[in-house]
Amino acid sequence: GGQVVCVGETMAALTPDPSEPLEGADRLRLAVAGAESNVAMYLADHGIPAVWLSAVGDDPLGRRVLTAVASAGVDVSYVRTDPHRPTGLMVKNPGPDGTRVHYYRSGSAASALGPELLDREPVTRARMLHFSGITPALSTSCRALMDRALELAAARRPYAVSFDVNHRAALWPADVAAPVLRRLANEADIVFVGLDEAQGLWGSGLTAEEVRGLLLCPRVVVVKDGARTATAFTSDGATTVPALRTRVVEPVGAGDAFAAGFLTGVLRGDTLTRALRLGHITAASALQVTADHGPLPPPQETARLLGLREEEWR
Ligand code: KDG
Repeated sequence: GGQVVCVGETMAALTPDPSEPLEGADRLRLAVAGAESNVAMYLADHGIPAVWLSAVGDDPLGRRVLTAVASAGVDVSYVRTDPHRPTGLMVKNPGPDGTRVHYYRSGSAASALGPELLDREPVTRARMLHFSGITPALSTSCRALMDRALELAAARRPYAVSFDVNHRAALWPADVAAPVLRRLANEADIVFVGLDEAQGLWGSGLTAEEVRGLLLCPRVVVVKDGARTATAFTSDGATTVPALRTRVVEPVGAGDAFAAGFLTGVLRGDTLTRALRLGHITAASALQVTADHGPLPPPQETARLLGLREEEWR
């Protein structure tokens, strides 16, 4: 099978609209938020068969989540509906020092997922699995699920494991998350991490090369330096591609989009430069919308950008 299976929780998300602190807000916008389902949606946009594997509650928000992910062309047929646990919820609180996230997800349907999920369809037929560092923070069973995934990755079969470090400070503080995320990242095949994120977790002065040095096992480590560059490290060395200059409406979802673009390139057998470019092109789609998932540029525009000479890129 050629499909990518993205595993993780997706929640209903509430955001004050207009943007203001929750304490005084009257109106909330309802959307759907989940790092791994975002990746699945962008993969589907790129024509890569994508499956989202998770659980939702038997409730209206769960059905809303399922509809939103399915409408992007992602296979949601393996998502479980848990009759006993609710769909998780995330509420954003915009404030003077930026937006803080509040989670109402402990005991959610997805937090009850566990390692047995990996021993059956669609995982057994997958070409690649994609996870993020959000999942090990959700529950003991979710942590066991991640451990099992990486154990299978260490056996190097039947699929490649992609892992986006995605440290969420509202779920667990850096000192608790750091050793867990480092070990999981080191056992994956393809790793995505932000440079600032890596510095917050593993050492404030780290360079991209030093992050690679901490994670020697993965075949590919992609270190993203904010709006500036992304560098892919492999056994052949480092490949750096600057980000596209783009209008930024709202950054949430851009990391997920980047991962989907890069993985699309890898799955198509593109060069690392093209894969990184496709990451940046896809990230720009997320940066230009308030939602996590925005439309890709027309295919001919993507082809034009991919074909630019190095000095023309950007
Ligand atoms: O990745 C962007 C958001 O959708 C994501 O942060 C929401 O999955 C989410 C989480 O757990 O915070």
